[in-house]
Amino acid sequence: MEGEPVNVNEFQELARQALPKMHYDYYTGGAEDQYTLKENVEAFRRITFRPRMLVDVSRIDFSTTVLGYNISAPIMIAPSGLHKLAHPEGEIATARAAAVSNTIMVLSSMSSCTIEEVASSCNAVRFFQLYVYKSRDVSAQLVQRAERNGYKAIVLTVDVPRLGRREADIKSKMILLQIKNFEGLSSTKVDNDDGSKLEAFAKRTFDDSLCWRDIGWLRSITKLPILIKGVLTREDAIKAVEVGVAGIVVSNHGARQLDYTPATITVLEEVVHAVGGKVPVFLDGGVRRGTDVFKALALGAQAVLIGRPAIYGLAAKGEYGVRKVIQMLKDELELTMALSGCPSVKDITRSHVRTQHEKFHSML
Ligand code: HOC
Repeated sequence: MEGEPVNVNEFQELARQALPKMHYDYYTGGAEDQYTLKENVEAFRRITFRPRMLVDVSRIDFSTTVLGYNISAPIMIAPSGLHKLAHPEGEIATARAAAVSNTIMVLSSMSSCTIEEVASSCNAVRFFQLYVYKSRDVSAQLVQRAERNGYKAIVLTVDVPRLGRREADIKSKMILLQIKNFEGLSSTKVDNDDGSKLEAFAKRTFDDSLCWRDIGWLRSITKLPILIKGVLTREDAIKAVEVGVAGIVVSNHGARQLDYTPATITVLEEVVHAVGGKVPVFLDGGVRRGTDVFKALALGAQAVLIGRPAIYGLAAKGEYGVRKVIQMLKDELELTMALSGCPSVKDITRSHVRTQHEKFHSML
């Protein structure tokens, strides 16, 4: 590629060139046939625009708020594991980029820098992503460390009772390096010599008996608001509101868990309608363009989270790369808003997009 990358896909190509194959495959891979992996991106392409003309778009404001925190754009950084496999500075570089970009980073509990290191490295608003482990004590200690270190919300991932079957990781015998938050708490050593070590670790460690009543337990051990990540149906959205979550992330875990789940953008409206405005709804999965961000907002998301795009930026150019990726998406979003006749995020409505099977009549 000649010159600077001009979009997220070009950053992906730079990441591919920069990383060892095992690490690139870990980040980019999906589960089994990778149907959902492709769909997450393709489904955005099937949504087209209904732009309005002759609107004053001389000033575009895409800032927004998430749980009361003002951020520069409705684009946050999704939790993803092991950033040091992408760049030696790991999550510290990602967090600094989030701070400079004035957005929120969700730190994965599977991070390669600790909760404390990330907290002391920058003043970004940070949320902490949690898996619940067989040892409730380990889970509680992580939550308390996040709370003590100024993280502002817990993002509970609910779609990993077991790890999805990621065939690239099985083939490469993906190694389990760098999970730092567990030091002194629990061993990350796994004995199997076959297949993905991540899978073996998850099987041994993650609590696959976790269920709705356990949200009560989580609420009892923290004052932080709890977002639930991994909801794909109206049934689970309603339950999530009933158990008192502060927000829902529509997510299929970057297509890394159950293959043949629908693309997140195709179920966003179902979840938004079920929730009925009681809590904010966010989306991750497949966001590669500012146009995708606009489409998610039009279908009811308050903001999106980017996972792989941030990793591509990090792998290619460290903190600068993550900042560039966020800036590119912001620039594309700004242009989309201008060309659609939406000077602020509040002006983006359902009637600004057309989904594939929508008939003209249903828009009236
Ligand atoms: C060690 C267990 O969310 C991913 C991450 C981490 C999953 C747990 C790995 O790879 O999808």
